[in-house]
Amino acid sequence: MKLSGSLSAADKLKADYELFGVPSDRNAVKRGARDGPEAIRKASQRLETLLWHRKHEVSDIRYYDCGDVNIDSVRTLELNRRKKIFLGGDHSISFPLLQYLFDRNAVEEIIAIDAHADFRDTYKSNRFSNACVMRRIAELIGFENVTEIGVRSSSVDEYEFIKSNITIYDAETLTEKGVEYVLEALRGEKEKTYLSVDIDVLDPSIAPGVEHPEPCGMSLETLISLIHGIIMRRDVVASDVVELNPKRDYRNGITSINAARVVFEILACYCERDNCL
Ligand SMILES: [Mn+2]
Repeated sequence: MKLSGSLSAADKLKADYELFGVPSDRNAVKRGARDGPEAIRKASQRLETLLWHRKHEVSDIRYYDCGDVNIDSVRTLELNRRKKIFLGGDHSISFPLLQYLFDRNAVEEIIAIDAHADFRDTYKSNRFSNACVMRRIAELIGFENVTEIGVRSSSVDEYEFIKSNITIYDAETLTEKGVEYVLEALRGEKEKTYLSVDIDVLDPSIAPGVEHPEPCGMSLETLISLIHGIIMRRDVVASDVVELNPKRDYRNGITSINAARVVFEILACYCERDNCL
């Protein structure tokens, strides 16, 4: 199954954008996120492809769902002009993906929208745990190139470490000052951005199907506004949507539906930015 609206294999060379599933949960504590890509594809079939608020028909965008890539084979991906979206998978997939793009000068910074800091040095004896992913990325690309938005959970050690080392607009700042404040503050000279969306940044009432639900999360409207503002202001060349765990979702699959909607929004924002139609 492909994401709804994907070009057919015969037309894939016409694509402006590419999607890949990365079905891995080996660096999570609870299994299930490996089924995330397939759940997002299935949920996409349940959504209208007309994004009502933008009057934008997603299936008019030329994108191709390339299927799944093994987490150990990301280096075999072809680097081309096409902006990419990766469907997780637990959050640890962001590190090898970013490493691959960074080593080829394809990415300069990361903006992560996440409930969690993910800045532990090690977690349950695993330095590549999903709880450590942003630290590994920061060590690779430089702490000054890391921005986290929507954070509302970390250990004391993580908090002390990140508050002086990376740029953070936490959940409280967002609530008090609003999306526009954060987007204006983001303005800068950075080019070639990787945008990582951990679906657990949403409130657990609308995204229960995650490994670590955190109370007092953001609305889907706020997340969509952030994604739109970031893609309009930065040159986002790759994005991921991670941490959907269908095993922990409600039976009506609301977390999968919201994750699929986020993927549609990223595609629509890429297209609006590039004037692709
Ligand atoms: Mn998270």
